[in-house]
Amino acid sequence: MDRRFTTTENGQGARAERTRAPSGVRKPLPPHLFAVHGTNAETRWEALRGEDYLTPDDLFFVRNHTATPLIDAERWRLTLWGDGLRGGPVSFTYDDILGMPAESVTAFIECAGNGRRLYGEQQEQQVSGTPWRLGAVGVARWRGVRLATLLERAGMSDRAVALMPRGLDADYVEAGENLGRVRRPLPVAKALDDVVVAYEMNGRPLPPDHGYPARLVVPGWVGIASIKWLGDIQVSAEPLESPWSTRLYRMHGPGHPAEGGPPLTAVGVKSAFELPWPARLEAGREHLLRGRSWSGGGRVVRVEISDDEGATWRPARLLGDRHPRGWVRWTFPWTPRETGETGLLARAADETGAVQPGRAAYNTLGYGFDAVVRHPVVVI
Ligand SMILES: Nc1nc2c(c(=O)[nH]1)N[C@H]1C(S)=C(S)[C@@H](COP(=O)(O)O)O[C@H]1N2
Ligand SMILES: [Mo]
Repeated sequence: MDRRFTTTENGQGARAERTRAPSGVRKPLPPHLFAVHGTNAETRWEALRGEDYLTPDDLFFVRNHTATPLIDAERWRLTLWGDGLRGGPVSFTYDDILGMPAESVTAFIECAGNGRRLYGEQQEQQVSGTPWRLGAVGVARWRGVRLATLLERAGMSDRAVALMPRGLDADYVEAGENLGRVRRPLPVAKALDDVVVAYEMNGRPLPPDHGYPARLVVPGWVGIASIKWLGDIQVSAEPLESPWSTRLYRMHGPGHPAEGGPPLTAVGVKSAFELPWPARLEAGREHLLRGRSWSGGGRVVRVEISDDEGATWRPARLLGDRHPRGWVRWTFPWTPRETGETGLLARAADETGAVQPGRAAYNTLGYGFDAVVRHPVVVI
């Protein structure tokens, strides 16, 4: 199905021209698939119902600090430079990179602020930032070259400790202050472990909104690590910092150090139902509930559902693929008896034993909402 031409709630085809202008996103953002927040677009979970394991490109959330740039791959270069190299700067063309040994990884990208809105809705706590519900996550099969391969070919020395990948999108200006281009330090150990410079998403060249011609994919880590429209990578013999590591993407507030907690890395354990918010379900008949759970810590091994506000839990059935840095899909047959408002809870555990808590740790910027979510349901 070509979703772009599906008729929308207001009865008009969701054409790109209608939805592109305010957000800086290139792909169509029809309202039945996305909730738009400024320059960002959140996937509606009910739109994933019936989809396979991977999030299709046209449903994948977009988080843009500014706007999607259109980059000419022919003229594009990826340059590695800095005192962590044995020699001078080294630039790679698109064809150079396509010609190197390729590697695929199935991994989620999730914004650190995914679930932020639930600090308010569920914990009565005020936080600032993009008011995502749970749709700032998607899983794709990324293909590209290992960052380790590029670092080796660029002549990284033993003295290198930190990298600074930087995007080619416009400078980010926050409250009148220019923070420069989007960039965030990446430890060399993670870079050498499993990071990919991806040029394909789900078997096709990266779409412009997701980083064409190449982006980083940093499996398991907060989305900000996965720099899109990659232009250069500083390789440094000294530790590096940027506003995305010192101010943003750290836990601030009561219970955290004055300068904030350490820069965020792996995301916690999360779950979501493939249902509208709120869901409307008929009483007296069985519904096959569907959902997905994921964790930056490793494979999800158990998912339980509660329909009595957490008093009792029953196991969901886990389906098929379980990539360690992806998610697992699950089902749960549910027959509501009484009409009225209620809630459904899903709670996952990963292979390290980490389980979703009852409450997420408050922080002023609303990162890391990993608590069990109460999905509102109206039984009719
Ligand atoms: N250059 C650049 N890279 C970026 C961003 C950006 O605005 N510019 N946003 C980051 C954030 S905060 C997230 S969550 C992910 C989102 O990736 P997606 O838009 O492909 O879903 O990209 C990251 N990489
Ligand atoms: Mo993000």
